Amino acid sequence: MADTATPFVIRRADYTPPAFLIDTVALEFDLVPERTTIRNTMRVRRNPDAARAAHLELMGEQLEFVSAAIDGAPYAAVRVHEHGLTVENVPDSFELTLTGACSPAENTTLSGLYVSSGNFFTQCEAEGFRRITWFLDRPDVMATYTVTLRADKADYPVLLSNGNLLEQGDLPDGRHFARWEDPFRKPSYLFALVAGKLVALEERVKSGSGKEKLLQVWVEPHDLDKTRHAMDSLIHSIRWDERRFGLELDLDRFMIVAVSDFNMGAMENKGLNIFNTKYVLANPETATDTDFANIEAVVGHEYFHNWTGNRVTCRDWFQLSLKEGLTVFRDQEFSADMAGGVHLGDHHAKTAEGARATKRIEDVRVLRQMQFAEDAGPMAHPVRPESYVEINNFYTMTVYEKGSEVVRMYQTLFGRDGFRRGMDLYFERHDGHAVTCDDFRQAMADANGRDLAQFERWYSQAGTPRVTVSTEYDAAQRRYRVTLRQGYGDSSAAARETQQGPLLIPFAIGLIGTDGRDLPLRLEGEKEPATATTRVLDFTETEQTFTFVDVAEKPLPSLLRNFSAPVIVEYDYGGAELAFLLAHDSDPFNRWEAGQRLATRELLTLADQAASGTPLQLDEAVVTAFARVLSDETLSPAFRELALMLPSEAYLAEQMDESNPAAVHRARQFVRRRLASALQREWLAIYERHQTPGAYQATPEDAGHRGLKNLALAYLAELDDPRDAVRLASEQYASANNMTDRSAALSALLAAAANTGNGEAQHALDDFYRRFEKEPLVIDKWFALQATQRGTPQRPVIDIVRRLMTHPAFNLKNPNRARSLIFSFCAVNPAQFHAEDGSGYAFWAEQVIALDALNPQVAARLARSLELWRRFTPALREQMRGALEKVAAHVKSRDVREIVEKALA
Ligand code: B3K
Ligand code: ZN
Repeated sequence: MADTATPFVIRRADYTPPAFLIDTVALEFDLVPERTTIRNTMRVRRNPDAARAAHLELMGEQLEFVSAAIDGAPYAAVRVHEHGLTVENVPDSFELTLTGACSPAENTTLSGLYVSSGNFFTQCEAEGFRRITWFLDRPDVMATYTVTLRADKADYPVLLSNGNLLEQGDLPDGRHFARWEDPFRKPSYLFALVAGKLVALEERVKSGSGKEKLLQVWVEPHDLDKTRHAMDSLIHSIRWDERRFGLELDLDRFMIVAVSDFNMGAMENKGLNIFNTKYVLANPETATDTDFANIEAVVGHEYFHNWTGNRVTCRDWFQLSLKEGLTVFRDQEFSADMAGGVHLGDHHAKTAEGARATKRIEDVRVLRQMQFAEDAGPMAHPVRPESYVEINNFYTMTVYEKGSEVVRMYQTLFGRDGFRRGMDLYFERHDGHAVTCDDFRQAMADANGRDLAQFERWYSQAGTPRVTVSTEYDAAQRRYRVTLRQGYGDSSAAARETQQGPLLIPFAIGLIGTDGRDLPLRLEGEKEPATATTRVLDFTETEQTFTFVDVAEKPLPSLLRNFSAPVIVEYDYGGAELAFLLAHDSDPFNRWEAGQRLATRELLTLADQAASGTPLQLDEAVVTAFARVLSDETLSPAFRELALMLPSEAYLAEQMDESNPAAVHRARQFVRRRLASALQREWLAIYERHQTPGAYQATPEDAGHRGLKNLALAYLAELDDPRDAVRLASEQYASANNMTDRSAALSALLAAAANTGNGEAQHALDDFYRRFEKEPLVIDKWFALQATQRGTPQRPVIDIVRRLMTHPAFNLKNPNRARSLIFSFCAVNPAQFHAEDGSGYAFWAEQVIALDALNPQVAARLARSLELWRRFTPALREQMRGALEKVAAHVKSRDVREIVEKALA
């Protein structure tokens, strides 16, 4: 199949077991950047559980064939083709040796074996192994691997692969070798090698059962001072998985390697995790609080994959959420526990609960902003997709984040202990195997004695469910009836096509009295009121009524507490009711949620006014409600920061009947300015009160203070007269001892400059560049801050971005750099990107086409920023269609074509 032909669709329903199995693999690499040769010796046998095939079909891409042998003798009946190779008429069991070559130095796709900063790295998930050697490159073929690496010793002093180091030594001509063995069977996507000039931070720890483990974080020599946090995160991850799930590290050695050219966040290769430098390197001068938290989360995520993904892996790529949804859930729980101080043995239950809630809010924010949007567009798919053209396009918010919500629902249904029983049974049954989402669900069902057949719909139905709530209070009978209805609204075609019936929705609810306290809950037919004031309703029908009895007064319902299911809740709250919930709900998530509903409603009204040219008018009750939260000292700073953060422009635009980014921007700016001026004194007080003097600490408490303080600074920068903000920000910029404060100050200066055109912003930008010229991750921030700034009619951001594209530090081949400038502009600055003149779309099309030739995976991600085009105002819509058509006419990769063709279909 030529790459320009109609893309080939792979379907879940077509799964068949492999005709052959591979038990052992011995790989020998002669590493040379221009031409690396790979000798691959496999023990192959016919699969007793599959239909008999005469020929062995192996996948291979971009490989040069050298030779083939069976049981040591040259074998001629081999046909090499564009997608692999056929070994004809093979025996039932044999040893196959294939020798081939590839060119890592020319590999800009960053899939397979490639060179970054002069060192060798691999990325095999999902289908990169076939770019290294011919193989049954599918996750249900599991083998044990022995790997020999040979390379020039001066250029590549460090040679790493999965598992344990067996031996190493010198070879003639200044070369050397290392031999590694991974004792665990694994699918090919978990293979990895690294070779180059690297150094490691090392630590030895004892695992739960007392075995000594060697932990290493490998980086380029100048980055060794930024590895401590990653190492600490790894140690915390190991401890946490032992404590929470009884899962121990199974290798003697665990390595993390950082690389600056990487398509995504990190990769869980067995024993040899390879990470984007962004998720490893941190010290106070270079990394923000968010970076510190992200590193902890990603280190945890990849480490947790060792059990959920590696020991038990996916039968096929449609099951991706089996490992990703589950592992995201695990990393979210890990971060929540860490924020709550669990690792310190801290038992301040209230603080811990608050910290967990903050983490939950952040996660739900991402889900609603990104996954709900995905579900409403042409890429909508179930958590377990039914088909794909390019699997790399399905590492999505749905598979990851909605997948995690689906896993979380088991825990909501069965409690932590029940969930743990399900996990234990899952490992007992499936350790060492490649399995399906159904197998996981069955383990949860069997361990908890509940039929979960209906729950499968969470895996097979696309779209975001809507739950419509109506309530009725009968004062005479003291009864409160809550009626829930579920459906999908008028959602996308994918959602309509996949509907099979109602979902099992764990719907958490509380009832609040007029004094702001939770009422006791007793459902009709129950003898005693429940002790807990939150009930998880088993909502399984299209429509269902739950009757609470002994309800002394008309309550206010607190719905879907802690976001107990990934759904949209529709209930007709009054403005005063939302303000009341914001002030009183005992569920911190719903307190935040009430504020978001209040703000969203107001902002959407204002956006409509802005769209129709009516003067904007803000409901002062909204200001009062937020003022109350801001000055409520019983609330943690982190919570207040989240509560005072308005919904994003992208999220708001998505809620409009016709997305109008300019109107949303005007409305949101209007509210920000109103909140800035109405609460000016409070913001200043907050700014002073939440300073964190002394040495920088990346603790959640300090981060919370900094976050709220910097939010205050950002609001002050919105004032018509931002002189205070400019003074404070300039001082903060100059005296900061950490990146959180320095970058927040710079961002405030940029915002104030958009209002008044002060020169401090440019001065600080230049200083920032000079100071951090040698820190690529910080220079990424420098690009991103400029790409996401507000811009003015005189100085549209597209002009700034185009100028930065020619900056000597810009490099399209480096994904982090491309993301920092291009993605930041196209995906994070909607008001500027969606400029009426179409200049943003023209830029987008150019960049997608340019990236497509270098790195299809990164190009396909960028391509997605126009997928919701049909939802926009007619004028924008037509220009977006034009840009999409242009891309469709020019791109070559399967990756980008799948995206743009689905968007245009
Ligand atoms: N499993 C990898 C993602 C691989 C993406 C391939 N396009 C990282 C992770 O989810 O942990
Ligand atoms: Zn993952």
